[in-house]
Amino acid sequence: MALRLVREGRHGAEGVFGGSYGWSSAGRFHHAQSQIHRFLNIALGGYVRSVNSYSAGASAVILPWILGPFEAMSRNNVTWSQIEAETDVVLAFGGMALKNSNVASGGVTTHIERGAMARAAARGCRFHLFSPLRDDFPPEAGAIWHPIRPGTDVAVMLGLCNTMLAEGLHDVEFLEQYCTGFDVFSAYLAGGEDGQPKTAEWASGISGVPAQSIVRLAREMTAGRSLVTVAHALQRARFGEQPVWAGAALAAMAGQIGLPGGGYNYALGTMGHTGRRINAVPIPTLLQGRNGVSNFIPVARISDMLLNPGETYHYDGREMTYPDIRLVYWAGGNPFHHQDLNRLRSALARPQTIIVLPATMTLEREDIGAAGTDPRLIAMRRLAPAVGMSRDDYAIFADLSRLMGSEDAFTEGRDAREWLAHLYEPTRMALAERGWDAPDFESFWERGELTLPSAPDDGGMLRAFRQNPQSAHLPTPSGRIEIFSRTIADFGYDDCPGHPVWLAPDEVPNEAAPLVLIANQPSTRLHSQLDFGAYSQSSKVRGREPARLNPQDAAQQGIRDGDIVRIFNGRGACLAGAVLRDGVMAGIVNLSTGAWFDPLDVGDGSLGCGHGNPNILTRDIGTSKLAQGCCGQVTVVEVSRYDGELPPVRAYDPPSTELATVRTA
Ligand SMILES: Nc1nc2c(c(=O)[nH]1)N[C@H]1C(S)=C(S)[C@@H](COP(=O)(O)OP(=O)(O)OC[C@H]3O[C@@H](n4cnc5c(=O)[nH]c(N)nc54)[C@H](O)[C@@H]3O)O[C@H]1N2
Ligand SMILES: Nc1nc2c(c(=O)[nH]1)N[C@H]1C(S)=C(S)[C@@H](COP(=O)(O)OP(=O)(O)OC[C@H]3O[C@@H](n4cnc5c(=O)[nH]c(N)nc54)[C@H](O)[C@@H]3O)O[C@H]1N2
Ligand SMILES: [Mo]
Repeated sequence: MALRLVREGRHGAEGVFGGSYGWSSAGRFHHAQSQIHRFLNIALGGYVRSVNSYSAGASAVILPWILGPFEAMSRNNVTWSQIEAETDVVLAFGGMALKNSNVASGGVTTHIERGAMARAAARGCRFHLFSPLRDDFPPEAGAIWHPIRPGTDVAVMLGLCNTMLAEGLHDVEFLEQYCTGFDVFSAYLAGGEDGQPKTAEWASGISGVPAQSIVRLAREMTAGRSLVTVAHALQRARFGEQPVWAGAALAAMAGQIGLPGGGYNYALGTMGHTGRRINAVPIPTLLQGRNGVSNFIPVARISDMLLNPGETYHYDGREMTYPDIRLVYWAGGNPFHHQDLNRLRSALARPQTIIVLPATMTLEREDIGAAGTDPRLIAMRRLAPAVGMSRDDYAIFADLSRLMGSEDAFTEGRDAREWLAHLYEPTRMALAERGWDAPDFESFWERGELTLPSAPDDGGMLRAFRQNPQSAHLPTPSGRIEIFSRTIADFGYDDCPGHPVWLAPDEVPNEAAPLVLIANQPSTRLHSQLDFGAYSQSSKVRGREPARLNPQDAAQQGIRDGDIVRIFNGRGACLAGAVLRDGVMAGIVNLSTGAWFDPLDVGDGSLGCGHGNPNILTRDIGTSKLAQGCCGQVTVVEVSRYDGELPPVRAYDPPSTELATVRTA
């Protein structure tokens, strides 16, 4: 009804936000994002969409200007087998935690990272971990831990670059042949722009990493095969474009981009998609149809959009206008993963209608599991019946399509099983064309899985560029690696100028909020999924999300292991359970994302969370005018012991299933 009113009303599809974001479903058919987009395109002719991701909001926008597309730089680049065989030194900014690489959208059927790190280390490869948390590498890597203040990696990278320049260690030939703009960057390193040479001592003062370590590392990384990686985490923060760009500039100066096991692989080790070979055949994919609405938002600007219809903002060289959203259709994501939940609450009060329906999950239906970087196609069988009133997203959208008069176009006359067979067909045909085992759908379904061939481990776009800089030039404006970008400089953004720069954080620990909160990905679940399950629950402290603290910081506040703590700042407050660890750098509190939001009235009209969702504390601001990515990774907070009465955690209580009377016209 609401959908029909919107379609026929003044605002039309331009007033519908269908850009709901989220990681639901490993299966490729019941993938909620594909289903909702397909439905809105067919039934309404389109919707206001969201672009990019919470994962890689800044890097997805800057990488194409300076190197190449995000996918090519993160996924089809250096592999774990190359690291095992070739790499002498890995500089991992933000680490390569196994908790992260255990996960991949669409699924991962073999975990290869631990073994590869162990074998590389046994051969003599040295892993250097730059992180506030020691467990961002598994013990098998034997990593050398360089505790670093969050948000200061760019200073260390510039210190490394400056040392190379001062000691003549940089690869002049590589910089001349494959890069553009090194002259501008080297002047900046030497202090030409701001009078401050970016020396190792300077970097040390900012980051807390000793100057000798920086100097030693600059020599080490130019003496053998070296690889620079930058975790997503670093760019999920203000000025997050800078570590992505400075990491690339650092690797360019070492001159090894495009060599086996060397150079720059953005985000290697932060998901199970990286460091692997790409499949040689396409995986099943549901087509989403054509979106007739041109307006969109960078995904993390949802509150800004709802609060500021008609206002303009900058994005990637364009001036954009926020649409006037009347209806939000949300499917397949957890909105409480957005930053600053008090602000989100005001924003969600703006639209006239918000649609969220109870949907089944992966285990309650049949699907095909597949990822472009995993060599197994999986027949996902139904393991349990649907619970309560929940239905498959496909069934929901098929029924809505009938009411909207577009059922045939949406279903194409197929039931769910027939869709699986239909989506399987392009994969089968591609296999058959190459002479590979290509069973028909029924045989595949019976067997339960199918092996897909992988493309060669060829280093992708960067290797090809190194071998043939003219014919295989990069898809950047100059065709080369852009250490200075004329395009970005001409955008004129103060928060993302034309080459990598150190921009001092605009939110720093202070008297009211002396600690830095690291709100990273959880080790016991995928975001918020299965938070009620035994594994996630086993990590909770008296039912609250664990907050890891350094014992020194805890002692100052009289906090003991197992105490309940209150974590707060000017935006909100939450309860959590203290876990004391010396692998957490002093000055840091680590509260991962994904504890189900448990609203708690904190008396002043604002909400708190009794369970430990860090987004009650995080900042809802874009990374820069360039990418407008999400800044959920870090903020500043205070922590105190909580001795008050403990409210029950009610986040898992099922909602009331009483149906409001629905009148259909
Ligand atoms: N503070 C902070 N915030 C962050 C981050 C951070 O590091 N710090 N990380 C960000 C990142 S990188 C990401 S990717 C996001 C993750 O944010 P989300 O992807 O939104 O998080 P999930 O918990 O995976 O949410 C998936 C939701 O889909 C529902 N679901 C599962 N299967 C189905 C289905 O078949 N149909 C439907 N309709 N629903 C289904 C689940 O119940 C769950 O609510 O969080 C971001 N937020
Ligand atoms: N188990 C599990 N694995 C996951 C996910 C999950 O929810 N659970 N989510 C998946 C998704 S959607 C994504 S996008 C990826 C995310 O990949 P990332 O964003 O890279 O993962 P995080 O765990 O948020 O952060 C990695 C580490 O970076 C460190 N770090 C934070 N800030 C800084 C900094 O300023 N400097 C330095 N040097 N280090 C810093 C933190 O110690 C943190 O543990 O993970 C994927 N893997
Ligand atoms: Mo993500």
